[in-house]
Amino acid sequence: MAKEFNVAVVGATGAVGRMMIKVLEERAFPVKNLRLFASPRSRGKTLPFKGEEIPVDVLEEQKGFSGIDIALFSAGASRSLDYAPRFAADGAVVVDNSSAWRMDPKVPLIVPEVNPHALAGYKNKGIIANPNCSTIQMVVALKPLHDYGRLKRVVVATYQAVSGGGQKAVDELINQVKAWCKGEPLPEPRVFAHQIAFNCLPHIDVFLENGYTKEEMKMVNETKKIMEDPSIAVTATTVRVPVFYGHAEAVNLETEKKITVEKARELLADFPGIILLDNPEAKEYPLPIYAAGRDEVFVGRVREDESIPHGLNIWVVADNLRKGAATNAVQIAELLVQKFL
Ligand code: 3JN
Repeated sequence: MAKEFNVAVVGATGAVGRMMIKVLEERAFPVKNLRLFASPRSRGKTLPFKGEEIPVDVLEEQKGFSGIDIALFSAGASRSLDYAPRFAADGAVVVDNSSAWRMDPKVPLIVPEVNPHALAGYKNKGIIANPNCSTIQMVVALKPLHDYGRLKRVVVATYQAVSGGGQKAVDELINQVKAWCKGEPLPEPRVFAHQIAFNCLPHIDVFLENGYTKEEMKMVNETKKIMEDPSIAVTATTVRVPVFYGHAEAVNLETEKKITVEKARELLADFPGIILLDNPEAKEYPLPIYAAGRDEVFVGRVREDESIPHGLNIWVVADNLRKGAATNAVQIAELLVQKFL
């Protein structure tokens, strides 16, 4: 019989944790036993997996974590910093969805379609980092273009769904839209800094000293690490938009070697994990409503940047909770199992 693994999901009750459980089931990951952990707020809860209700254990009340082979973490950066090394010390390989370990030179930052060879680095600390959602979908689209024409510079603006901020953020948009439809005053924003309904907020995560947000600098730094090329110039503007699921990105890129639109379309269409959807005359291009519920990265609006000799513009859309988080983490676990465990 094929080998099976004891798997844990840490931060199981959050939007990404729940999606991790769903994706493990959908992709028939070889799970022997599934353990779920969350904070004391989730005490007594259960979550469904393969027709069973699995109890959620309180993370902070555990004495140890032995007997776990793979732990998928979606518990926030501070709990990852604290608990990922403890799971690793007890023998698990941790796949962590937070920013806690992404820029640690001893921790591989993996997108399976892009840099699978870097996975072996998990042996350093027993930890593998899952990139930020906006980074993941962008590097999937950039990789085939980089391999062919070598990227010099990337300028990206994002249009990010509220689900990136968790279920409370989704509820905040719903409640503002409901109030607006009833002609009532909108409830005060709690998750976002301003009203998100019928608005766009150029502010995701906190502001840093250089005037960028942390979300923007995650895209800059993580892209260089994953592409293994610090010389690629990257700049980002990240924007929250009133969409529930699916981040979109307008990506402008400059390459050393010219890539024609035809060649770019061919490279993108042939790359694993990408669906090229680029028929403007038929009004076909990627949309968040198409990408939601899907595991692929959708690319379209491929066109030359006519303002420079070797430039392209592309439009990239993916489900932020799936390829941007849970699916990428499970794909990392699949690769780990295939190659190492
Ligand atoms: O807002 C989004 O669309 C993505 C949010 C990601 C996020 C939110 C809070 C903390 C992260 C992340 O994955 O980078 C973190 C974090 O781990 O720092």
